[in-house]
Amino acid sequence: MEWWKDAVIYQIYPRSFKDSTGNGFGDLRGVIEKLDYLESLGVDGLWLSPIFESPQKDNGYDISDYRKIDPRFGTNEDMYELIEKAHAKGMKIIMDLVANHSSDQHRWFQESKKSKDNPYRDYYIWKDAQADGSPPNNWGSIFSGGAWEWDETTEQYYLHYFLKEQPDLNWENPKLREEIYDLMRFWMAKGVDGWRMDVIGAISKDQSFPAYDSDEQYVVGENHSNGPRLHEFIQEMNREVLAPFNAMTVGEGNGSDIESAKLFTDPERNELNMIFTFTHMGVDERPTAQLGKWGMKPFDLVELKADLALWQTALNERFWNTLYFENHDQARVVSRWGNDTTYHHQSATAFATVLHGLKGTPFVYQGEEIGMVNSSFPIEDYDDVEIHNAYKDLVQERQLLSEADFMAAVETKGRDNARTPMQWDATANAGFTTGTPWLKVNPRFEEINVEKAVADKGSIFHYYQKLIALRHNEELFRTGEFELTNSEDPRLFTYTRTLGDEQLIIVANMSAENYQPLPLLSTEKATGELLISNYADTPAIDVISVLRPYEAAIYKVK
Ligand code: TEU
Repeated sequence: MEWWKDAVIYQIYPRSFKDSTGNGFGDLRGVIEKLDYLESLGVDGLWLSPIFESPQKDNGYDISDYRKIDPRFGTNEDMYELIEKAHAKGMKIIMDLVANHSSDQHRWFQESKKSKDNPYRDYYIWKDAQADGSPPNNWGSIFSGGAWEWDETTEQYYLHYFLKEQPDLNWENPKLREEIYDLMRFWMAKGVDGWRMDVIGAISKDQSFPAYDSDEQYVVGENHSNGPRLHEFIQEMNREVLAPFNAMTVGEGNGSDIESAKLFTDPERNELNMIFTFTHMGVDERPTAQLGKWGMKPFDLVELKADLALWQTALNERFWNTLYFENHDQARVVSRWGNDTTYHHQSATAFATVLHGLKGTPFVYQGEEIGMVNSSFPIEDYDDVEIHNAYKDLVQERQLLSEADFMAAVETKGRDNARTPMQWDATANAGFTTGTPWLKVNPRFEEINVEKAVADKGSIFHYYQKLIALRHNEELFRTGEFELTNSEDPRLFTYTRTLGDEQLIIVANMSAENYQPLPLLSTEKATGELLISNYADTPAIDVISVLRPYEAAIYKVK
């Protein structure tokens, strides 16, 4: 029933995964081609970022037809074939539901903007200007600037939390909600097993549209998520679609704290199975009202350990965590927080160890399993609209960041770091395409690619393969009680997972220097079994006295 609690799920960003036609753009036939590879990794489910018809203003997160696969990715028949072939290999298919907003090219919006009395008018959120003609309030767009766009035809503003080409859908309208449920039923009837739900925390808006009390012209804050009817809508979706189809669900819980996460994932509330939360990904941010995610501070391991421990403890018993460091919006963790030069292999596998040892469902993002790294491009070579809008706003218009500081932030955590083409081999364009890739390939593809990794038994790939197998075969990974140890140590990441008289001990030196002397790792007299480690000669738990740079291991003791 709850297959997702024993699963490791792999996220595919189809546009960058594998191009089967030579047009420089990944597609579904490319995913089908690589199912054997994904099966060999051992993953249980595939989450595909959106592949529906879209003008691609936000790389598919702006959908113009929810029932049609975008021709760039292939056809509906290709999708049905992918579902069938994935199922034949025991893998589930999870699609990306983008229901907070649609594309402005969706027929619903094309109708809605025609007139105030159009039947589709209330599929979106339209408001009059204030007396002086200014927008209804000072809500900001997450992609810079304001969240209201003026429409000359009907002389009203419409709301868009993201691009003006991504008008927010009006979930207050039961007809709109039924449209969403119906498109979900369409794909579930085709065999889709579940949904990742894009910014699902944002779908309910306070209908008084309260302005933020701020000196800033535009603000993104608490009004952008956890609105008054959010859980009512999710429970209705559960009754209408999720329960009847027994769908697996993982919501993107933007703005979620522990209390809202519990509301989303308490099984007794019949809402969602899991949500992605963001607090742990903010341990290198000094977010300010003006800079948002582009306000940086050095990575803080103590803060990361404390945040992960908080969620492990809070979402225990009835609740369930997602576990991730990477996705299509986050940079490559080995570059962002590890050491992608001298200790590339060691730090990539150290971060994998400390993540996959936790309680919850791990998500592996395409390329993470081979240690793909961040890129450093000139601004014009980036594709991401979030980067370009922020550059225009923060560097060019408001001069709040120097070009150098902004580019440093982009190279550390810009979304395109995750979106460079998947590196399959050392041939042209890393084997991703025979054409010109839509985004430049990372220059280290000859060193870092699937073909090399699969051939090298000591590679990051084989380490992930072993970690995933451990999660499938060792009950303690699923059920062991979490306890953080050495919590204040700025270099050592250690914790235990306990069930009865058995215990996993996870240890990692998250620094580039030897760590010694080691604190006592286990009070047990019996020597533990070394389940996995990222050095070939990691000693047994009762004799280990030093952890080498980024040395990580999982022991089982009883
Ligand atoms: O992202 C939601 C979101 O909150 C973004 O601000 C994201 O966290 C940010 O870009 C990180 O830098 C979702 C999708 O994951 C993202 O790819 C889309 O661009 C966005 O929604 C709009 O659909």
